[in-house]
Amino acid sequence: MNGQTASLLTFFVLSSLPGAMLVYTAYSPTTGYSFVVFEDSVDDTDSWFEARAKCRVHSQYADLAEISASDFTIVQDLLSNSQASSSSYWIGIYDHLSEMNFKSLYTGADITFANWDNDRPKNDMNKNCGSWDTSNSYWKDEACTGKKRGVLCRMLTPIPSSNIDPNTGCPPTMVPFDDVCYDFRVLMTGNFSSARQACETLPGRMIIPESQSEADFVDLYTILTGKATFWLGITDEEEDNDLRSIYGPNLSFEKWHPSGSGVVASETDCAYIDTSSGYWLTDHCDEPKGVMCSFVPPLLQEETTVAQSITSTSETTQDAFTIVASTDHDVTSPTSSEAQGPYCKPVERKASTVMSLPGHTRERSHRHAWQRSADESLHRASPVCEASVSGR
Ligand SMILES: [Ca+2]
Ligand SMILES: [Ca+2]
Repeated sequence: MNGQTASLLTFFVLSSLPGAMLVYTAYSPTTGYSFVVFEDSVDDTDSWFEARAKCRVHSQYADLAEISASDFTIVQDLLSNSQASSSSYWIGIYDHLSEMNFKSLYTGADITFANWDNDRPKNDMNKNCGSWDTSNSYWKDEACTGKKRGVLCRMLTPIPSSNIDPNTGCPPTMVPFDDVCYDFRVLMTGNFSSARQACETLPGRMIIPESQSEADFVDLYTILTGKATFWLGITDEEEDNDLRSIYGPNLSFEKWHPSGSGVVASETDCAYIDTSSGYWLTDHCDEPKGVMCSFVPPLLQEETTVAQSITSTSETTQDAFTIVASTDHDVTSPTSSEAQGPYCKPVERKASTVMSLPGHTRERSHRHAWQRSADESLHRASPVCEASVSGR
């Protein structure tokens, strides 16, 4: 054990968990992540999906570890110096969505660092989950269930606000889609009311896909949870056979099972997604099913529908601005013709869904963003970058 690494290792008893579980952590000052393993083989699991859930029990922002080049030695030392003695550990990389294309659980992007064993990864659709072999620190792609392995988690404690992705506004462990963050509460299986409570505590809401592309996104990512069914925020508890959103507005998109059977029945009042078919069905509200929530990114909550302007004066620190306007408003490009072009560059224009809290009202809007050029000579030529919003 080298002295520098030893000082980063901490060992403590997490007495709030059953059996006073021993937990070993190592902190990486470079990346700000803590890596966590559990005592010996007490928490070994034969399911990569259950391993994800075990990480979430430790911290709601923990998940199976993704290991960068700068954290590699820290993890290696944690595994060799702690009393965690499993020969193999589940890690947070997978190729379920695209064979041989291992991705990060945190960003959905391709991993940028790997330490594969010689003949790995294999081109094998039955081996889609990453593992770390403690005998040589090599990684292997393995079947996601069937053999017990230790659980290697990664987390941020505390979560610094700067870690929220500036492009998506999503906190760690949430996945962005159409300006909303999805949180797959992979540890949770619950009845309809406990699912609703879990989501609204975030604060977020139960999911109700509003388009085919959103439904496809949900289908894709549920693969990573190992669960077959997820509750939707839809019920006919108030009036039988009248399935409605629990958040008020009529459903703008529906994907009920075409057979009709199992959709509208007097005894089943709560809707869910069957991930094997992608269709929606209903079941008894007390049945246990997976919990998935959507969450409004903090950045979007702070945006306003009021036009702003930025100038090139030396006092100005703002170098970009965004306008979100509801679909019945027009947003004009920077009003000065000089301002368009290299000085005031449009960087984004897209339709988005904005959900305001509390009350969970949701509206379609369009989002526009401009960025001021870093070239100061352009600032002098075109002093103002501004846009305007007008009602229709
Ligand atoms: Ca594979
Ligand atoms: Ca019913």
